[in-house]
Amino acid sequence: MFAALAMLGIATTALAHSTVKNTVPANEAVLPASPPAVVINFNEPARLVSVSVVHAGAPERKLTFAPEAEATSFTTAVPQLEPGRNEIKWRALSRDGHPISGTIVLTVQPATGAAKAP
Ligand SMILES: [Cu+2]
Repeated sequence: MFAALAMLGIATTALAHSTVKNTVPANEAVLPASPPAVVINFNEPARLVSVSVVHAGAPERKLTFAPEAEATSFTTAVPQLEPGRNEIKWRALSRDGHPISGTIVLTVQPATGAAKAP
């Protein structure tokens, strides 16, 4: 029985941590303005535990969000991000019970007067 399972690559995959399929905006995105929210899509249902924002020189800001059940997609509203490099740090519980975490780096371009013209 165990030998049979060991021979199946699928068994290994099923026991692995949940992983992030993609995020919106994507990691390393350069944005013209602060996004209203960040979406994290997992490959299988996971439980989002915490999300925080780190901007150079500023203390880490923990975001509050309604605790949700296991899901494959989480949308978290983010506060106005400062121009420059911002790190959205998230922690989640993988379906296999293990903690997983990641960072989405978002660079917000400085606002320019010209860009605001109608
Ligand atoms: Cu795991």
